[in-house]
Amino acid sequence: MSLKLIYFKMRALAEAPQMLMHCYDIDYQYLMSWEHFDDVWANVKPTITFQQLPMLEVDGEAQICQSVAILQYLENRAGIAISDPVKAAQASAILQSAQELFAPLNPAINFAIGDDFMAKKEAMRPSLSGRFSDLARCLESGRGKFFTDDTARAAEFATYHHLDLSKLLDPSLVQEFPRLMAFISDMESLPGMASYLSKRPKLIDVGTAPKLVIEDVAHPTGMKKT
Ligand SMILES: N[C@@H](CCC(=O)N[C@@H](CS)C(=O)NCC(=O)O)C(=O)O
Repeated sequence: MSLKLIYFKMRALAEAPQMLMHCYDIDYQYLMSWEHFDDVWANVKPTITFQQLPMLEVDGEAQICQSVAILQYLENRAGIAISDPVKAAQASAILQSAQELFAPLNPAINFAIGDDFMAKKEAMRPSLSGRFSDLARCLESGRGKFFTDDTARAAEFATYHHLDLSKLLDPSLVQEFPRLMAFISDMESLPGMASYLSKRPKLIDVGTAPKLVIEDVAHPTGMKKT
């Protein structure tokens, strides 16, 4: 079985799937849209089921779009899906609520610059704090390290990604939530996580001229080949 994860030059919706695959030893290939399709995004977009990426291609045939669906498929592949229907639905609610942090946080970190970045940063503070508080409460109400128990699944990887990204906006945002700080530390202790975090492309010059450093070359973030 082969897995290809197709996305762009940005640190956003392909992070949680990659963390999950690293932590559960699932082999995959990461490809930029232009590498996989050998064409510019404007031509590729109308051919994709929901006209957006990421997309996971399974065995060169099936294509799975939508980051939540990709994560849930990978949970099954990793053998960590929750069998109890109520607990599974509750974990799915947490996953979807974590993914709602995507916008405006991820686009701002990856693309916004100058005054626009500063304005977006200030505007999103209350909504980020509100959702961080909800997620902290979910963790506090459980008995394990993570939302459902002591196993990191889709909801945990998605939550970790957005919390981690928020540090590039303002590290003090998440520091206001001790339960989230403990969660971050537990996630970073998972086997496979430290090596993924140290090897992934660095995101630099956030807020001024964001770039991803891929194989020692700094590329402007975006949907174009550079
Ligand atoms: N709900 C989708 C959102 C996907 C999405 O917003 N993808 C953006 C990149 S992060 C995209 O494909 N942008 C290009 C476009 O819309 O043309 C998911 O969770 O996968």
